Amino acid sequence: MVMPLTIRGFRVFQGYLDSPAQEALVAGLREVARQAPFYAPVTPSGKPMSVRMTSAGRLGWVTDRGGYRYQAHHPEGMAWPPIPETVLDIWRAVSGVSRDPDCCLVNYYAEGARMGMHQDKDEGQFEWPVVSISLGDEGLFRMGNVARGGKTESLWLRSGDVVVMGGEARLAHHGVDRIRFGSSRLLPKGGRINLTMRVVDQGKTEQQPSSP
Ligand SMILES: O=C(O)CCC(=O)C(=O)O
Ligand SMILES: [Mn+2]
Repeated sequence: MVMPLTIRGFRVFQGYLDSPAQEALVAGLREVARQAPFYAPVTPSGKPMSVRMTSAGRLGWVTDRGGYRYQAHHPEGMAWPPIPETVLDIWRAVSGVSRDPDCCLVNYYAEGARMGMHQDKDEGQFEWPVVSISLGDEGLFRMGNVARGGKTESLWLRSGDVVVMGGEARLAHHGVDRIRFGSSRLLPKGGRINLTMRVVDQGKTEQQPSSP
C-alpha cells in the first residue's frame, strides 16, 4: 500500500490505482452513467455549476433551487445505481472504518470546469471520513481551513490518486481551481472525474411527505 502524504490532515495516496484499476473504475462508472445520466446542477441561488454530476448508492447528493441535499433518486426520477464494488473496495481499504458509504457522488470536469472552495457538510455527522478518487486529467486541488479564508495549500491530483478527508480535514474547505485538460488519456473525451464517497445517516436529506 502506498504511504499517504499528509497535508493539513488531508491524506493523499498518490498513484494509489494503476492503469488497469483506473480502467476498471471507468467501466463501472460507464454503467452508473448509463443508469443515472450526468446532469447539469445549479446552486440554490440558481447559478449553473461547471461540473456535471451524478451519484451511485442509497442516496445521491443533489443541488438545485431547492437547496443542497441528499435524496434517494436522480433529478429525472430514477433510483441511483449501486456503488460499484471496485469503488467500495477502495473505501474499505483506505477509510479505516467498518461501514460502507451511503453515497458516491460522481463529478465530471470538462475543459474549463472547476469547483469553488466549500466544506462537505450536508452529511449530519462528521466522524466518518470522506474518500475521494481522481480519474483522468489532472486537477489542482486546494486545501484550506475549517474556518473560511486563511492560508491554503494546493496539489495537483492525478489519475489514480485517492484522498481521505477525515479528522481535522473532515470539515476543512477544499476546491478544484482548474484542470489540465488533455493531460491524461484515460477518458476518451478528456476531462476529469472525481468520485466522493460519504456516509450520510441523519444528514440533510429530502423531506419525506408525511402520511395523511
Ligand atoms: O473534484 C474534487 O477533487 C473534489 C470534489 C469535491 O470536493 C466534492 O464533490 O465535494
Ligand atoms: Mn467537497
